[in-house]
Amino acid sequence: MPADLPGLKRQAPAPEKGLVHLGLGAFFRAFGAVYIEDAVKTSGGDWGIVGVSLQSARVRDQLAPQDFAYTAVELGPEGETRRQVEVVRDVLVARENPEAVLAVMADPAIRIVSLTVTEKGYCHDPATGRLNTDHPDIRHDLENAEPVSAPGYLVRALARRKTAGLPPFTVLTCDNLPDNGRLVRGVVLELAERLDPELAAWIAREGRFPATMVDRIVPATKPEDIDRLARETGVCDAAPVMHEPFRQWVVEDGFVPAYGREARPDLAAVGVELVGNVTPYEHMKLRMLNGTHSSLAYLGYLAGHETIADTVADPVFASFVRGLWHREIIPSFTAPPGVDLNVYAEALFERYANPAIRHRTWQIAMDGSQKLPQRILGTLRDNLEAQRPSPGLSLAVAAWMIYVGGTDLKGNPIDVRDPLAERLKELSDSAGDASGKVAALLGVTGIFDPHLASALGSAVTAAYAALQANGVRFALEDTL
Ligand code: CS2
Repeated sequence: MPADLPGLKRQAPAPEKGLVHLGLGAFFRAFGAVYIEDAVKTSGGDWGIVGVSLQSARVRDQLAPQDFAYTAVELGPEGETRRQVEVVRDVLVARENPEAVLAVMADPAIRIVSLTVTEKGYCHDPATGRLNTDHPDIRHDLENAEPVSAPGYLVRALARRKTAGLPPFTVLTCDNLPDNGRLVRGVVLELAERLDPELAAWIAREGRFPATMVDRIVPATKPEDIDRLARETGVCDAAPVMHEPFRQWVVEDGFVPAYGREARPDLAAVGVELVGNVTPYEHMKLRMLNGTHSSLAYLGYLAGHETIADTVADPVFASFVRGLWHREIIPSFTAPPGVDLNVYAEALFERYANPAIRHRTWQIAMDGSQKLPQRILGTLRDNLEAQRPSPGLSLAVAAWMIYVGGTDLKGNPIDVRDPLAERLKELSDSAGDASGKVAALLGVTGIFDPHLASALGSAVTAAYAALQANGVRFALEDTL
């Protein structure tokens, strides 16, 4: 970063605190924080954000010198626009000071605790959606009053509120998980039940966990983005966020009633869709966007493509992804009211093709063990039931299996990031041929339910063998 330039400065004070956000990464700063700032500008309200980093101090260290203001850069195909976001008041690092995090979560001013802690942050079993009580962080949190996991923080902070006679906060999950509100409610109640059944009963009665569908493509900020922005503006922002123009937030309208009109920012005024049932939106987004994102990530990576834009610029991938939408994904679920899924698919294609968004296939390929069930396996299950062939999605699962084997089709090592990386590699290494490797990986019950695994065996084995024998391009053409 150019050291001779002045650092970014806050222009106006942040609103008083109203919301704690766990996992203040680039996504929430480019998405939820921007909506909330817009809502405060439009309708007022004390909705300043206290961010919490559960693990690393990096975001706090970058934002603190600039008083928690940062630039959101919107990258359109025809140029960019920038804005300075000033709704974050503070960032706490949980590892350094768990007590400070619990204290602010228990503060009467806080009415919402939102989360983007990624799929693995819920410490659940992806195949069943239930709390994984063998998870080391959950085992820790059952025995220690100072938690380390997101469910642990939620439960311990809710306990403090109950003791203080305060209403709970609304838990607003913003991660790409199926039925995410019910999921986070489930893990919180299960953990609370083990610590104190009365607390669990109180949370079950008074707590609210609205489901949400969140959508904006926000690739990780790269050092060259920081340098370029500094050169263009003459000011150094250590932590800008880069995002596409599109955004959509669908939220189940069920916040803690005790706060009345102060229960949430005026999200409806800034385009958030408050609905009774998020499920159809969530199916649409997880299956059509994230399902094809992951498919393109594994296959694109193996074909040597660095980004999603590069991948869909390759004609065989463009036909492949359209085939996935029209033949395998759209027929698998019911569209949200008034939405034309063919139009939605074409809009997705345009978003992927945006050359200004350099979203790496490697980034999206991360944590596949936590993503596959809701992105791809649900569609495969529904297609099997309807006896609808899914050659493209089977190929995507096979590509994931090759990917987690740790060696690409040219024999080069892959830097696999996944909580199960070691186990998946061992399973793959210990089996001999394609059918052995596929069978070993399909046997991971945390990802594949046994019924689905046995139904998928032959199609995925054939796809795996085809990728190995003929490469990605041939295998893609074969599905068309
Ligand atoms: C992506 C998502 O990294 C990934 O796995 O599929 O982050 C995706 O960009 C967002 O969900 C878009 O809303």
